[in-house]
Amino acid sequence: MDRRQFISRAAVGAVAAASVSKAALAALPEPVIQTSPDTAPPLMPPTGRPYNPVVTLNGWTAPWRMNNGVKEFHLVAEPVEREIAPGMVARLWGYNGQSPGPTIEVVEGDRVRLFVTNRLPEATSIHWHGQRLPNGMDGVVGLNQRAIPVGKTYVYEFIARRPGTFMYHPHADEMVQMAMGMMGFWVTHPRTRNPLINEVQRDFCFLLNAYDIDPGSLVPKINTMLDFNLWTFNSRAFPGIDSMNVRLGDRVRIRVGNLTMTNHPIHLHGHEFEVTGTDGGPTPPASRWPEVTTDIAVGQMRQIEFIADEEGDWAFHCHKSHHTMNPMGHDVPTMIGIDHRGLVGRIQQLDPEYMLMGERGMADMKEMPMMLPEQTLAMMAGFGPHGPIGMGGMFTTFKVRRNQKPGDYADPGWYAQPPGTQAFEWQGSLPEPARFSAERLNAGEVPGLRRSALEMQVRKPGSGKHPH
Ligand SMILES: [Cu+2]
Repeated sequence: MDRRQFISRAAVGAVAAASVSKAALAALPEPVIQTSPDTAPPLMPPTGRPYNPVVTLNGWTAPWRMNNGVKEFHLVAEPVEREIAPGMVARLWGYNGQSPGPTIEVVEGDRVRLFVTNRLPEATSIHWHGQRLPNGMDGVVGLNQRAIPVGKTYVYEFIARRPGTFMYHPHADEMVQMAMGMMGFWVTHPRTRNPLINEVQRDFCFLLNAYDIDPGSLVPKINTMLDFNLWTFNSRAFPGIDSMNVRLGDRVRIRVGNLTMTNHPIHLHGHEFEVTGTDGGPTPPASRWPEVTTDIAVGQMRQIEFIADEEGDWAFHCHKSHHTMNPMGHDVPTMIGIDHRGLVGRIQQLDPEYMLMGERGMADMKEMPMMLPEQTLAMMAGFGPHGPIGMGGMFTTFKVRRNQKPGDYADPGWYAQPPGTQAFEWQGSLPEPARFSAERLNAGEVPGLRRSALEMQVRKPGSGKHPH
């Protein structure tokens, strides 16, 4: 189903919901299944209390029906196929056709009824992370309820008491089910003006997740504890992550939840932001300070806010540099500074496919037309208007445009930098700096000097010919 079909079907569903019979309302709402990993446009609430909807990055919002004043959703836990980025599809578990599942959007004070049908091969449950609710609705299997058996449907019902940023995920066989991609976002909008909650023109949300999928394979390795190879926003890796597109001067909110097994320092270029809320609720203004990076620990959620007042294409990414990479071996020896000359030909006599790489750093990987196994992403993919970006994983762009229409989320393309505002090559003369040079050392132009002595010289540039 493409976006247009999705919207028209959601609209049809809303019309139908207004006129269905008592008998139909006694049945389950029909689950809506999403097959596209694209970012769906915001779902304007067709029924229920009004609110300003969020946009889920590479995701969508679950349609609902009103049943005697209760907002009813139907989630189906099931195996799904999720395109991580063009060129790689993973077999995950999720909800209603995708991983993560659809975002649930409700309004403070709404009575919410969620039907959860289990089409997984094992029992599951859903925990509604951060919600105030009756103990029996909290979803911890064994503690709060029996697990939902395969093929069965359970009903959760509670009032969304607190406005804010939440998520949902299983609390049954957690290690497996979250490693397989089962999670979703939840936003409770404020019912009336709240002094701690700003009105914003753009409101984005997504979850941080991670997978360990061997090159060429389809299913995540569920027993991996820390060394994942796919770092994703909403189960998408750059260049598969859509850009966040806003109008110059918009107040922007970005809500992020972390369901990986490590922390992620999320970093925005070109602007400062404040953390205006967590899964515990809006933060008091006196506790806010400007940041350009906020660390989001495991199981935490943060909402950041700022005015998008600098035009351009700005990077937005996790600051752990290994998290802006796609699959790579982490046990490859470091080759920087190793002199391979004369060696490659000899090794190639034994192994014709041997390649020299890494002796000048890894940036060559960006352009290397290497044969990759099917179902594998390039380690550093993604092209920009000025060449390869050399990033994968948890990286995307935040695009600020003067002429972006209010409410228009379409990608405006690459930013045209005004003449004279880009870094440029120095064309004047360049005096030879009097300092240590690896090239000179390797070329034997520094006779009689031991490496250790040279290192001393580098650390103490003032000590000249008398290193010690
Ligand atoms: Cu990270």
